[in-house]
Amino acid sequence: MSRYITIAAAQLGPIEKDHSRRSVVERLIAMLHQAATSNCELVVFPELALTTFFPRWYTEELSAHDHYYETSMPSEATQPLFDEAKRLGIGFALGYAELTEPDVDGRQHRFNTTVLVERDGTIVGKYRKVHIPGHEDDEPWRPFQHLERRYFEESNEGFGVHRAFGGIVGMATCNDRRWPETYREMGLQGVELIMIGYNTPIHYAPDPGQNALQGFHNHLCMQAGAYQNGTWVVGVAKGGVEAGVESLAQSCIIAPSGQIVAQATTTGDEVITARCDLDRCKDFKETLFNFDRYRRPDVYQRITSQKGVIEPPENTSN
Ligand code: CDT
Repeated sequence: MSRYITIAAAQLGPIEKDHSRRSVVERLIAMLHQAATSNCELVVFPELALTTFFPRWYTEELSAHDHYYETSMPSEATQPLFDEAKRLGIGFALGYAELTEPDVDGRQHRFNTTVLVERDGTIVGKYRKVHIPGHEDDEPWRPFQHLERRYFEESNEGFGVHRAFGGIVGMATCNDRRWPETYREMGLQGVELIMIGYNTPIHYAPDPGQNALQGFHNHLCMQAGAYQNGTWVVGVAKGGVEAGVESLAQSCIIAPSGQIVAQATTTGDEVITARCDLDRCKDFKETLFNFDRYRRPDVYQRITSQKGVIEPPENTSN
């Protein structure tokens, strides 16, 4: 049996501070049209795909950056994307900054969110980023800031999956891709396709020795997550030099074997596609990674009961 779906990873090049939402949405729609020429049914856009990566700038008052957030989805600016995708019969995943309605205590919340939309225009679900990297306060020693922990809350909603696009699909966002728990949480729900948008600066200020390995680590974690859970993974970058900061591109589509089947070759707006057979997941889920047969959750208790490292006591005998 085969269950094919043709998927596009729509990589974005830089979005500068003064680029309007309207101009960005026009770029997204142009890539939607390009995907349509390859008969794609699903287009995956990057994390924070509507604006520049604003967490690189410190503001004392969070509200000074509220114009980077969407208070509804679709918003007025993104409605043309929703309309065109529905007309073309193409679904999409879109990363954006979400500012919620006030809760019962009158507090608004800020999340790094991805919305998933079906081919008929219905919203399948939202994913709010779980692992928030970077720092909370201005750190002037850095050449640029990575203030995600100032501008976004950690979501406690976890990694849900959805029956959509003829299979079981889930989402993760950027730093989530580096954590094996992300994939395994969805793997345990039978996920067949994980969509991941990212903004990854090449320069890692706490340890610049890792800069040269950014591309390697990007593929390493997504390929391992795909293979170890028998799932397709689509990783999509906002890459190139934005506000003087160079970010990784190398968007890719990864098979359940862990092999990359399509990869971007530029650092700008680029659509790559692959015809993905969701039934290939079974080759791995029903053999080496037959969870029900081989996993040992009885000896994995530390995974959920412990957060940081607890080393064994020092050996005092010598
Ligand atoms: N957007 C995002 O999560 N980027 C992080 C950069 C970490 S360095 C502070 C990433 O893991 O790619």
